[in-house]
Amino acid sequence: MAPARLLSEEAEDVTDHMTQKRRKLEIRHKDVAGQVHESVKEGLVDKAATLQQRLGGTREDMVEDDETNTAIVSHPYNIRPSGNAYTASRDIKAFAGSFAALPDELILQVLEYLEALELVRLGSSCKALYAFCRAEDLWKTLFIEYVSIISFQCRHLLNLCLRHPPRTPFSWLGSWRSTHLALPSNLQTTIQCTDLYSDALYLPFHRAHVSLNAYAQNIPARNAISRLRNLTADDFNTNWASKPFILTEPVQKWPLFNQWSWERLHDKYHNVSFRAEAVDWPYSTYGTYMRNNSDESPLYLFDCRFAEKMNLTIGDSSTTSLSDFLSSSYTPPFCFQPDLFTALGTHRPDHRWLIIGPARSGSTFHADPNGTSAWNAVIRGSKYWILFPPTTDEMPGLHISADASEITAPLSIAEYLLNFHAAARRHPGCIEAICDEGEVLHVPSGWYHMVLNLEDGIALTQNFVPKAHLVNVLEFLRDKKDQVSGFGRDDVDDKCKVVEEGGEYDLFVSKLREEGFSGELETALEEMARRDEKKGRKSKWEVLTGKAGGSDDNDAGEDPAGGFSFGFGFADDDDDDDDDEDEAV
Ligand SMILES: O=C(O)CCC(=O)C(=O)O
Repeated sequence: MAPARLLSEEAEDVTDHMTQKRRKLEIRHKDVAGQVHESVKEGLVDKAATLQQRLGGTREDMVEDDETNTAIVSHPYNIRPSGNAYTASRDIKAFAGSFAALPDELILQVLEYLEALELVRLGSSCKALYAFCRAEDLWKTLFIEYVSIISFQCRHLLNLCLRHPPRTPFSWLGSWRSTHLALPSNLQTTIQCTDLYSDALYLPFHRAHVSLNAYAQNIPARNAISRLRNLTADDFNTNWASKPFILTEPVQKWPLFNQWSWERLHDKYHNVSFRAEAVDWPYSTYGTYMRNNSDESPLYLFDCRFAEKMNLTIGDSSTTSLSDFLSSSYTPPFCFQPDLFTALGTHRPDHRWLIIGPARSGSTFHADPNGTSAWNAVIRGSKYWILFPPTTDEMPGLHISADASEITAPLSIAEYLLNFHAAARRHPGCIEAICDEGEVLHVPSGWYHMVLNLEDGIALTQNFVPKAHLVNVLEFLRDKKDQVSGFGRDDVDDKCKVVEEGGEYDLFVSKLREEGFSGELETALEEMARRDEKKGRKSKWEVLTGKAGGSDDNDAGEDPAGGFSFGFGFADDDDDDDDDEDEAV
């Protein structure tokens, strides 16, 4: 009893104090007000957590919280959330000279202009700047820009200007700063910056350490994804192509599923370089990074050339021979046949990826490119998925463009879960699942999804075009040309050729015909015409001839008596002009 009473009394005192202080503050800007409120809340939680620890509760008890996962993890430099400044008698930011006058976020932005050596020097001037100059994002940007984006030749030139270039080849040393500076652990310092209160420094650390797995628990029955053992291609195409689901059987039969262990991958591929976001790292370096990093959004290995690099053979699921199946490393699940993007042959955009990442890594909200569907097979680990149907608008914490084709998710996965998970879970259409080792999840065309690795994980994924969604892909290629991606890959000449020849839409249509998919194509074109009609869209022919399509029959200048009248079909606007002309005549 005593600890609980103490805790609540202390919290009440602090709350009163906070309320008085907040009343005194003149906060003009709504956002700032919101941030201060959050900080005050953080400060209270911090205080409560310290008390709880003093009273014997373990940190794990608190971190394994539910939806309100606000438990506090102690920062190694003892930086605390900004809210704590309201009750503090001292704030060491005051000793940071001119920097003391700037908001924390602005200090970090200014520091982005500094080089490694300048950051090291400025960070030696006082404890507050020590903490600011160690923000890991600054060092990650420095390192990645230097090592990855700049070519070897440029690097040589740059070394002449930079006084402290990072060493290459490098070893991952536990943080971006240590790695950039090649600092062995005996030269790394951890100075206590007690009395520094900063959300900008504290929150990224908090989000990198607070437990996220709790968000994957207690999935409400109404949100649960269907789990099936397997499906036939007919069943998939007739009944399931527009629904997310998990298959529990096919992946377990892949030879690769039984062969791939972390040790084996390391033994066979430690020297092989894989793409992880903006960098290409040897597998062994990525493995060291995976096991020892504190990033809020860990670097995610996402490589589309893995099959060539690892010498894998991928079975052809359009032929169902057992010997082919057994001699291949894996064969895409048979139910996802036919995959109509195969018609594109060498013009097909990158479509299969090896995905490796530590717990807490994953994919922020997006829909897959070009209107494609996808399957995602978990070889090791497990993944938490949240999905929304393409018809959803106004999803919590996300912005979708007016034509529903682009989604803006400026938040990290941790930020999203901490702030929006409860609202997302309640939102109509939301569905969720944990896809376990040996299972494969289907993401239908256009579905928005976010994925969190609950453990260190290995997965394989592939984008494909089933019959049922051919119309979506054709529409995407025709109507969202500026968003079409992956065609021509890195080959600029190839890309130019495709565009010269009428663009991706015409290319796909002609390839479908050439490869014997005319039946599927005609069905999809008919559906597209129906959709166009519903939207009141006119085909090129209708525009040129003035023959109307859709609901606005008389808009296009069609002669009401049925005769031909040539015009450019500037539908609605023309009405007025026509009237004017009539009057003039
Ligand atoms: O992180 C993952 O495994 C999901 C990948 C994904 O969403 C995608 O490839 O579109």
